[in-house]
Amino acid sequence: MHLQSSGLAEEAVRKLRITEIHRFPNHPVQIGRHLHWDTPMLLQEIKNGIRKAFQAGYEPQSCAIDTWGVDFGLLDRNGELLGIPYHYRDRQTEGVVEEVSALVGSERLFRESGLQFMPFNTIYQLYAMKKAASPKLDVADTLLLTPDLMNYFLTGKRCCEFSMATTTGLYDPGRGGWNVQLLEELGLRSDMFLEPVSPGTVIGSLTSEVCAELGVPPMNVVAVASHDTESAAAAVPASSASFAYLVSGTWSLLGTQMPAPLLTSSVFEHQFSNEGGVDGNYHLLKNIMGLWILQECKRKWEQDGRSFTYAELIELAEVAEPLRTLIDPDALRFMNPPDMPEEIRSYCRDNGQLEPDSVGSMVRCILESLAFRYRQVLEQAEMLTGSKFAGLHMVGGGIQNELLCALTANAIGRPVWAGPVEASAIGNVLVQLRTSGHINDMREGQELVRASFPQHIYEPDEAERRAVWEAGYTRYLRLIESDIRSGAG
Ligand code: LFR
Repeated sequence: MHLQSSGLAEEAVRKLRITEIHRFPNHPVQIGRHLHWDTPMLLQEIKNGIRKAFQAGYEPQSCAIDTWGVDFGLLDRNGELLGIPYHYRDRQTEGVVEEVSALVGSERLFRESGLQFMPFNTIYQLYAMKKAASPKLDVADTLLLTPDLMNYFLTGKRCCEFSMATTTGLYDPGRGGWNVQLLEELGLRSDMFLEPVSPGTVIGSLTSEVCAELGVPPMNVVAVASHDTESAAAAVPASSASFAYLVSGTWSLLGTQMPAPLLTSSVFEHQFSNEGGVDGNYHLLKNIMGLWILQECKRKWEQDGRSFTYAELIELAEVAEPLRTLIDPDALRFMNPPDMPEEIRSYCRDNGQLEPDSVGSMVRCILESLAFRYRQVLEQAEMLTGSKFAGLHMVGGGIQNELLCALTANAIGRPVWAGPVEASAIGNVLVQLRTSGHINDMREGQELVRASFPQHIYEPDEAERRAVWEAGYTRYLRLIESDIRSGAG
């Protein structure tokens, strides 16, 4: 989650500087049968961030929140939070995609939502709650997606921001509005949903209670592209109008910007998503499992008393045997297994491959498999949009993993332009700067990012090494195909 204040320094070339004031971890909590977010802690940490910004001597004109997609809180008619919001990896949605598809038809579901069928999309969470006869659904007055919920706690104003709305599966991008008909067919109430507002809208000011609690003056809270992926996409420092990007973090989101959603059957078949961004643009992108797989291995090793830093893990991977074992990172079994290293080993056994036999070979297997998956999705994106991309922009925290960037350049056989790391925070700030009139449009913002943050270029290996990567990719594709045929994953 990002909370940023902004400062524009007038120099010969205008540059944007960002300063990290506060960072906090965001761990889910298992309570009984369900996995939840620690929503009160997140709110408290946001407030701590605001207080620290003023204490550090800044006089922020505004603040804005962006978070992961799909999750939400429900308010009762007194404006109080009903229960603790579910985490999108909670198991309540298991099997729900199939059920909802059978009920309303999968092609129609795609055409009316533009989204790939990810079990955690809001639509499936709500349907799971309905199946469980959750009383919360009966008494809920308003549904607020996570950034909207936090904005509400800060300002007392209820608002629904457009980019988040498009992650729900209940917003119809073709018609442009909530899909009331679909909600009714699923037995869900449509009166909980607010009319979406565009990124850049001022929601309101901090409440007097929040100001008093923090000892700070009133400040505007702005709805930006509050879906973190869309904030990050808005900060990609591309110089051409058509470009491909990869937002790398817990998830890897690979896509390209489009003037309108692409709702063809080919997009449906390849399971890409159309997600709304700034200025009514859409992004055709795919969710790829991402560094979550590595994060979970690291957590398990830590639990077992073997702690490694990411730098150590990458060093071990660098000297491990290349292209020994590959996995399909998007196999559903990797969504939230209790023991990720064991899940990877069992995947390899199921596919007749050698198991990774060391920490280094495990990390290498994850990174190489991700890199090949990026190539596959990049080529699919080109086919779907009729574009040819000269290389891939990589942004987000994951680009600190230089081995991943280098492997990606080799897998795709094209350059990777990496940077900036804090893309979501920067995209968030750009929309605030536009709202306050410091920049005129997002194009200017993109140029500002290019002038302000260095990009690291990773070139693919020379011609003689290409054959190795091509053979590795062919092996990866064969693995994926046999996986699909056997129904594994
Ligand atoms: C990335 C992200 C993805 C979304 C996933 C779950 O942080 O926002 O875009 O699909 O989290 O919400």
